[in-house]
Amino acid sequence: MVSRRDALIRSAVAIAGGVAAIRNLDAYAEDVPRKDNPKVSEIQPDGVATGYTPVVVPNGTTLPWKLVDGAKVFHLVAEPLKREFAPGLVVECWGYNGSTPGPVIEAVEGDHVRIYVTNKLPEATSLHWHGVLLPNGMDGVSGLTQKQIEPGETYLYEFTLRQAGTLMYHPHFDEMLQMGMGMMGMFVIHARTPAGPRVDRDFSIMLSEWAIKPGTSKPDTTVMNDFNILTMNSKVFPGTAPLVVKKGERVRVRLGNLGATDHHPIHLHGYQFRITATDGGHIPESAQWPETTVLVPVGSTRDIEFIADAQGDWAFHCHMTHHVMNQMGHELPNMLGVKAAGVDRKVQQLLPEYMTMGDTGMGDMAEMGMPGPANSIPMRGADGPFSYIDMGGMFTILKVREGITSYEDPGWYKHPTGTVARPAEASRLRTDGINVGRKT
Ligand SMILES: [Cu+2]
Repeated sequence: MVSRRDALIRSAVAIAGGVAAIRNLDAYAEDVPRKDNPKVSEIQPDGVATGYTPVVVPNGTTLPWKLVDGAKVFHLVAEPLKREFAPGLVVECWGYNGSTPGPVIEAVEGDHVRIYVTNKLPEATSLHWHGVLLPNGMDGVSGLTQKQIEPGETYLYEFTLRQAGTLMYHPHFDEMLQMGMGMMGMFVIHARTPAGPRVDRDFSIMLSEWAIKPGTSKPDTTVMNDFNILTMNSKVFPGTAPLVVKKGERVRVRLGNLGATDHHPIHLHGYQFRITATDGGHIPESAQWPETTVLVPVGSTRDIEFIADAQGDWAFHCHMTHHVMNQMGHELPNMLGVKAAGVDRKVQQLLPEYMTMGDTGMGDMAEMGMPGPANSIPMRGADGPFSYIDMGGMFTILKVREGITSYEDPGWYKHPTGTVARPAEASRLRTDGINVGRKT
């Protein structure tokens, strides 16, 4: 049940949004938080009440907030945690409020925010608001604009949001280690007056890279290039939740990249989309151009938008081929085309289970379920509706369906008859004059 008081506050927020909403609240004297008698209101983002479409965070959450004395109050706790990237791989990370990436901070242009940051790490930290326009002393660069937040301390960041956009947060203390351990999050500020049509689905995905050697559970934050786990919201496929959309809906996907060195060209199958914003703000419609792949550089965000008019299970993934592989994708000898049977027979006299890997390509290795070290996911993919999907890593699926009533995973797409690629029939080959030559 929504109380009358909550309903009043919600309608006030719906009418105006942001700071203006706080002024409107003054009309309801008994409900107004006052300095001498501070009241706390638990109001969460709500698409109907607030006039914007709340972000959807696959495999994640948004950060709860309270309305206190006219400010939105948030609390982030920096702490160690464990995250299951996919069944079989549990990683000892650092993050916020039990999660990496941290919960998405969601607010509205014009909001006054107070963000408390408690440090429960074994070392100092700080928190920088990437792309947010704010007073210099709130910028979170330890040493330069503030003292570091020592273990056990809680710092307060306070500023008014003067922009809309897809922004981020991360430490500016021991960056290589802390970000390599997973300390990062998205900061979404909805526009008070949207620049384009309102979207129906608004997804937020943080792209990250990790170095986790097979058989270990802690990221190695000293590497420069050897990242072997590439994640979306700190999950690898099949751990990544699908993006479920009703046919015809307008979709936005907000992508952020706080990895160490790699840029990610994120590719969507079956669609043309437009790149509508960066962390520098909305791109005027006249400057947008159609794409099928959006490059998300390190330290940047990109928003893409499209109308989901084509049903199906559409792959949505990084186009760097190593980024849809996991763990064992690196440091292997190139065995493609090597006739290994003779070598295998000899080695098997000493090691009965030995088998050369990759001599006919690597796609089958995941499917064979080759045993790996504990806590590892060699080249993991997952069973698909036709056969094994041998991509893992930075891979998820856009599922567009007609007639669904919820955003639960609808299962695999059922293709209309005659619309699936199939082995070519001999009669068809003859009719079309295709000569495939002798059998190999
Ligand atoms: Cu990538």
